[in-house]
Amino acid sequence: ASAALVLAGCSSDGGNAGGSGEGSDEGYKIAFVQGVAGDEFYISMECGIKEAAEAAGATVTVQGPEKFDPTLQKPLVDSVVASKPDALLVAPTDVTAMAAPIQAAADAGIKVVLVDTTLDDPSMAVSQISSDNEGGGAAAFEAIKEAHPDGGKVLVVSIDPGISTSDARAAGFEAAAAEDENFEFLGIQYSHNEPATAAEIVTAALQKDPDIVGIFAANLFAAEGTATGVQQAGKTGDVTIVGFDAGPAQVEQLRAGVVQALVAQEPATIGKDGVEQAIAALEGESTEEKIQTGFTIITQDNIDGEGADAAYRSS
Ligand code: T6T
Repeated sequence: ASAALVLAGCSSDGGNAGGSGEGSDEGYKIAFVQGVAGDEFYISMECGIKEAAEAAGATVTVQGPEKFDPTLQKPLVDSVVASKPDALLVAPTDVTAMAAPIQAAADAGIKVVLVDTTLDDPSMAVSQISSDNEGGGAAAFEAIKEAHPDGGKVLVVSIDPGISTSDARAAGFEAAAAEDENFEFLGIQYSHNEPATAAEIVTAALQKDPDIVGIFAANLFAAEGTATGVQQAGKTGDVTIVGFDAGPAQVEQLRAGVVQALVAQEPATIGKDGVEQAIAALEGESTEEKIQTGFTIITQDNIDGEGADAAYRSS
């Protein structure tokens, strides 16, 4: 049954909403530009987008850069703008570098909805939808504190600076850690969304500070590499790992006791809300400037319980 619990994979195939919609005058054309292709988080979001689009008679195209990198995402946004969709749902890979291409979309009359990540100045967007990333970071610290009530050294492994989501998660974690003097915050290190780099960071950090008690991995790929690094150091279970996101591998690692807690987002809901906001804007209806979606902390204690189940199902 665990197959039903994971992030990726649509519960239904979302109809043929992924089709090009070419030649059809009916229904809105929605373009979704992911933060990175092949990421289970964005695949789940795509499911939510396609389901909502199908319900509204809209068609969806989906593209994502090979890496979580604005220099690769910008040309995709440029080509989407040239294809003149009615709406663009986009997860900007950088808070400033993606501003100009997304502004160009809005200037071309395309309704822009920022999904997951946002920009420093999101004023061109009709709506922004994201998790409570700061709250998720604070909750990650609480999970480490629960396992190590006497405190100790804690580290954050993130993606790159300038990403709204992971920056907010790290900030939420750091602020919560600062409130407990028994914890020493060792800082944030950046893995560039490469699990191998995250593993190297963790290996080096554990060599320098073998008494680290907890590591917060601020997204799926950071968590994957962090788990590898801790395993290779032979410190599984001694170092508490809390990872953002709950992909299939993360769920397995939680069950295996390699990772102690996951912050599960609701990507399908973010996608569904994104489509609804885009369509409201296209219909001339009012939109919500900012929508915050929930998260669930999943541990071995609740992984098979209702809360976790609901979180997975909505993913
Ligand atoms: O954690 C998600 C997403 O929220 C973040 O903005 C980037 O990384 C993920 O896509 C997971 O890989």
